[in-house]
Amino acid sequence: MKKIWLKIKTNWIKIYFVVSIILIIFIYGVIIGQFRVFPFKHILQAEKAAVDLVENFKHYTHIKPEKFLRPIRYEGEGIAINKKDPSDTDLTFIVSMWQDQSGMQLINMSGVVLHSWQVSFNKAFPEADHIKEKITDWDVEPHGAILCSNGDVIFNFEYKGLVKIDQDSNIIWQLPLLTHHSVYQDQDGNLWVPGKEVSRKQNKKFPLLRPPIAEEYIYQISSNGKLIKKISILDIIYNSNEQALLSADSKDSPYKDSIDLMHLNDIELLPQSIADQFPMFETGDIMISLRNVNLIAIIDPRTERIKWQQIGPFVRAHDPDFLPNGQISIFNNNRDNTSDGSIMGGSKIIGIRPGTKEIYQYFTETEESKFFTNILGDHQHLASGNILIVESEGGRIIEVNAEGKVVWSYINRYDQDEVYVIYNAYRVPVDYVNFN
Ligand SMILES: [Ca+2]
Repeated sequence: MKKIWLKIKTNWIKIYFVVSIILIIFIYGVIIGQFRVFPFKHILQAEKAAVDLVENFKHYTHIKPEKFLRPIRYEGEGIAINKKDPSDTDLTFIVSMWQDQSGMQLINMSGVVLHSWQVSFNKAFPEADHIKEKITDWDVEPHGAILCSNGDVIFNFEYKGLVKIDQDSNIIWQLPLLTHHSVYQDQDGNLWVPGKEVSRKQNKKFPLLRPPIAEEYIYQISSNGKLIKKISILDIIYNSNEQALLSADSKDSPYKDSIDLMHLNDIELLPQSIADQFPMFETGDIMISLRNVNLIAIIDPRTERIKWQQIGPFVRAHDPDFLPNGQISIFNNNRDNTSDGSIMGGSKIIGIRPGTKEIYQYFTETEESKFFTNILGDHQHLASGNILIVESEGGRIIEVNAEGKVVWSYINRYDQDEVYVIYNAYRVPVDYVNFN
């Protein structure tokens, strides 16, 4: 005891110093947590990254593509239901993952794979200077794709770039911009794709937004992959005097998080062929979907202003389409963050007539035609009146008739417990593609 006391006496300055440092660290820790000062954000990010690493350990070690998988909800594998008339020979173009490789498939009604494409981010962007981090092919998914009549495919690597590949999956061109979600081709062959650009500087035009600011854009891109024009979503909002939208999704301070303000997730132009059905709009008007504020809007490309808009009755929607009957059809996710949509009743396909704002339910929902996906989702109204629905997180595509009967379904199964997420799917006529 005496010895210890002697040691303390002779080293009291050192001990005092160490205790003071510990106390300062402790107090600063309390301040970081309480007032969220530096390095609170970094600690939070590190914690998130650590949780992600633990939860998706197999994904990061390339044992199993966990981030592309969801628990299985439905019986069957491949074509699970086929009550189609054999006269319907249309093909289904699907964007998903097979054998742990992202890509596309073209299948017939019986599920026979007639053609497939494999996509690799690192093959398309070997340098990848446009993104900061080094990523593997399992860190990015293809989202939004169109199939050309010669077998070429144009698609996004989500928030990582637009790519055109040929029928043998060779790269034709790539555009190193942060494109995402959807690809729409207009009558002249130009592409319309959502884009994002992150700025670390304060933007004088938008003083209320704190950097980093992710500006969202409508990109017009030529058929050979060159950016022609971009329209800023923020400009559209300010031009239309709709700044209220910027705080519509906030939890507390409206301008704290400027990184995913609106979440632009679809762009489509009103084609001339059906423009007569939309007397309020003109050929070439641009329809956009802003998921985070539950908004579908029609933009006049000349004034870059909103000419029509509607918020709800859809929640976190995707894929609005102009229909030949003068309605806008919407994939209403009805997101409720459950695994089965049990709180909000599941996802719906609804229609809106812009003039009257009347809402339509497109098919009588039955137990078998219920579907749900919190995120993603895609749909197509078929000439028969049936609807093709992509239940992305269910790993399932269904074709539903007006009575709510599922006449065809496809399940992209991984194993007995899980399915691959399906990003997009649509039908094309059997003679649409001419492969060499
Ligand atoms: Ca659409």
